[in-house]
Amino acid sequence: MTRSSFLIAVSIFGVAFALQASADDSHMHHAMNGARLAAAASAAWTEGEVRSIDKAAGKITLKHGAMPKFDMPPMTMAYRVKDKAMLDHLKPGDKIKFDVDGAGGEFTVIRLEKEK
Ligand SMILES: [Cu+2]
Repeated sequence: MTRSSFLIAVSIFGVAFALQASADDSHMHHAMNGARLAAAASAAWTEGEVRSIDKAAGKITLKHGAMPKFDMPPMTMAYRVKDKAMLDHLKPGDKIKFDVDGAGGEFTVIRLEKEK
């Protein structure tokens, strides 16, 4: 194991620990696939339904379908949003499609569209 791969492994473990400490077990698969985060830069829409919105924190909880680019099965989880204004005009129950970026080890919704 090279020094850099060791550091990557350590940081992935750190993400796993942070997710485990702050969320439920359903998030563990994200951490286990942490090595793929940096590589997954291309746009890919995922279907989701808004469960709750925290504008102050810039977070949205989504029940979403499978997200192949992160090997993420269907689940409900909270995401950070890139821009809090993305949460305007959204309410629980809304159907959306959204795209997530995993740069920096944090899942962030970088774009979303309301389904008609
Ligand atoms: Cu998820």
